[in-house]
Amino acid sequence: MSILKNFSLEGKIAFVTGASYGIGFGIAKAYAEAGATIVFNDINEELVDKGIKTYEAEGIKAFGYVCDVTDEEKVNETVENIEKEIGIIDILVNNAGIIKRIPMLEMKAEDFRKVIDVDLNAPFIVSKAVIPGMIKKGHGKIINICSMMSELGRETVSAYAAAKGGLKMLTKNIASEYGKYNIQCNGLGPGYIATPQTEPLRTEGNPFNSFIIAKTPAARWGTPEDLTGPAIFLASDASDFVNGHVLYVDGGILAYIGKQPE
Ligand code: NAP
Ligand code: GCO
Repeated sequence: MSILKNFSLEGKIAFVTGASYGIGFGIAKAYAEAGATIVFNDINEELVDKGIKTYEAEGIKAFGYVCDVTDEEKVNETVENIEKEIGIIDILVNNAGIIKRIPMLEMKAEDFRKVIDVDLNAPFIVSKAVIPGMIKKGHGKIINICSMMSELGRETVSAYAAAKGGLKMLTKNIASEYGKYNIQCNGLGPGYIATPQTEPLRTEGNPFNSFIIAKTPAARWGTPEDLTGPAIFLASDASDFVNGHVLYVDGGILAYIGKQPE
């Protein structure tokens, strides 16, 4: 029993960005089950209220804040309010993210910047706001949601791959700079997961759908629930000497060279 206590999140405050639905919601729900108080954000009041109701339907009292993670001033104000109203954050999950699937030669620099802004600059901005509280508290866990595109490229996702590759290195750098304060910063790298973000890829008859299933040794798309055990591990005392690591939860994609031709 005592070893299982290392995996408990009892008494911890977890801030999961962009967690009204999808992977963020799945992780936050599991954190609540493991004992944590859940804080999340979304970009407007209506979406936050909707998110709160979704948590309520699962029997979870979550605290929602209106905040665009790319707006540094708003992020600083939100983290200050969370610390005042709920307490110092123990666990930060930089989950909010977007993708734009556009061939590089057709992509406007403005679109490229937008993806970098949400997927890379925002984890920097939010971590920067949260780390001082963690230093004061004497511990902290930061989990950056990376991707297969932290390691691999493919057609149309140049901005996303650049951002997620950068996020892997931001993870290692935060670990390097703040490990001495008992802060662990790790990445969680999902494979291809069934969420609204990947919905356009999973439509009936879309060859990308069967391509992903063939490329995944587990032979299926992942679900947000597949990520919850690893996400709890990285947020809990059980991972206190794991720092700067990216834990890929991909059904084996990165291990696999691909199916040999028939
Ligand atoms: P999703 O279903 O599209 O959800 C993304 C969330 O991010 C939404 O709640 C969205 O809020 C929020 N968000 C976007 N921009 C924001 C901003 N500027 N400020 C605040 N919140 C913002 O995506 P997902 O599939 O759950 O992905 C979650 C994370 O995992 C992302 O970082 C994604 O890149 C990563 N990931 C996904 C997969 C996959 O296969 N699905 C695999 C690897 C990594 P709104 O309500 O405003 O839309
Ligand atoms: C794509 C996908 C992704 C995944 C994910 C893989 O178009 O290739 O949307 O990049 O969502 O990040 O790990």
